[in-house]
Amino acid sequence: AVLLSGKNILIMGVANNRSIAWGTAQSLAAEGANLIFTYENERVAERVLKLAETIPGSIVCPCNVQSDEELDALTDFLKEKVGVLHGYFHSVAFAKAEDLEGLFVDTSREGFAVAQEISAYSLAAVSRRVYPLMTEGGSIVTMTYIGAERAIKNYNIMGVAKASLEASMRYLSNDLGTYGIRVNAISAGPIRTLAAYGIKDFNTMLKHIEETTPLRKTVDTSEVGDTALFLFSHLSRGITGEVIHVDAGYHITG
Ligand code: 0WD
Repeated sequence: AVLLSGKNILIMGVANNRSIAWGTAQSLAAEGANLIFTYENERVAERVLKLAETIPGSIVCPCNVQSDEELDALTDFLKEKVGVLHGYFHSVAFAKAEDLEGLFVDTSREGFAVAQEISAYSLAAVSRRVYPLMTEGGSIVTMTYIGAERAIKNYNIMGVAKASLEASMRYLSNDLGTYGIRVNAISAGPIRTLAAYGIKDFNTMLKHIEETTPLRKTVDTSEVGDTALFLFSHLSRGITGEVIHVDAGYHITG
């Protein structure tokens, strides 16, 4: 049997082929899911459309999570194209570069707000629109990082946004459980993606992890993708409100 055959899953956050959302798309497509991709803006449109072409049957819709109009347009698109949704993968985050170095104490009002809006509020903003489409039950999965739990050098405002994201995940799981919808987060170890370029001293961090994690390695997007596959499948039907660390064990030693 194929784990996700006949399941319609929305994937938000593909920027290029290194994106965690793209690795996850591979895992989900291999198990028969029908995928709906969104892309942020024209800057990434062509890349995302090209990538989507490699997964037969997948469809694509623009959506900047900062725009209520675009969120509503995405909802209409989903209603028209698939009707029923079974999964939503949230893999979107943003903070200003100047807020990802130096001291957290220097975070500006505007930098704080934009990081919260794009990285945390977007999970609720999309969930409130798509849960009515999850009429056969569903699974929502978001991406977080250990910087939500601990003060990690340079991660600063993004750590605060991830803490907010994780709390949002728990409140959403409590809200939506009555509809048979589960909401969970994957806390990934650092992976070299576009988003990671914004974080100072990233290479030093990767090297430290290779030397000190229980598995003595960093993780890749396929490992995150396979955990997302589990969370979207019936195999995880008893799990909601959880943060699963896919970090080669870093969180117990770090
Ligand atoms: O080490 C890592 N790479 C980790 C990433 C470790 C643990 C967690 N994560 C998280 C990130 O914080 C994020 O939530 O995983 C998620 C995916 O990140 P990624 O795959 O590492 O990064 P990337 O390929 O850049 O995808 C994130 C995308 C954006 O890319 P860019 O770099 O162009 O900002 O989020 C999207 C965008 O495509 N995005 C938006 N989408 C819609 N509306 C918006 C927006 N306003 N802003 C950013």
